[in-house]
Amino acid sequence: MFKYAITRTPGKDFASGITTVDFGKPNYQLILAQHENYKNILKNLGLQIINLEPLDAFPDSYFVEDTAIVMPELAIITNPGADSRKGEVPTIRAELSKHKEIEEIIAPGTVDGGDVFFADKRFFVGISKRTNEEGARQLSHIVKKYGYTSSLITVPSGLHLKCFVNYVGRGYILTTEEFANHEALQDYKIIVLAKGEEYASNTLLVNNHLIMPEGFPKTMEALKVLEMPIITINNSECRKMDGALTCMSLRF
Ligand code: CIR
Repeated sequence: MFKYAITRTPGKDFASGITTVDFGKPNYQLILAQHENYKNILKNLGLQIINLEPLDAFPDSYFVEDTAIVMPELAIITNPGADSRKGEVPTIRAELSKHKEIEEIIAPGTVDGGDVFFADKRFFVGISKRTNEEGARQLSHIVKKYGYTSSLITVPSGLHLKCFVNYVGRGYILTTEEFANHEALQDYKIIVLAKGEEYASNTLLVNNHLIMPEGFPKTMEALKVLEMPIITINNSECRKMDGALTCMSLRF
């Protein structure tokens, strides 16, 4: 069970972060309200929220997930793949050091937390625009010391692995058709997202509850097989900035 979530309030400059999508102009008051709701949902699931102040000049810094991978045994500080995001790391390192032993991914290795998830003792690492093979190699080496295996999954387009593939608990992976037959996933039960609902792949498992973005009825129906309560959330503004639900917290 998770006890804590690190989050960060979006800064006034959040709309100048990196994005590849065009869903319209992001609204600051609205993202603040949606971020507040996100934190409240986590709080209601029993997590203590450690909310950090906005980080000036780092408009993507509320996507805290990309800066670290937090495991029961330790936290691995990443070296984010986008240059404009590397400066987000020191404040996250300072916070996580209060809770966990720390290891680090170092250059030339790059890793974004959005490319990484683990289920029990297995890690899955996306090789993407942000996470390179050297970063994945360092990560695999670190987690192996704690008894974890790692599988690499190439992400040919899009941002991160977790835009397409996520572990949703009880042996189930939620993924797009593109990854459904990937050999690394074949020990799992696979739920394939319906066409047009790919964004719902980024569904967040927290303390036996599933938190999913609003507006994906087929996915919601399919997830009922897990017999877990499902909470939906409107995260329209973070989506405009290429973000999704897992990105906005580090849970441990
Ligand atoms: C970026 O491009 O880095 C941010 N605008 C979005 C990061 C989303 N993070 C995530 O999926 N873990």
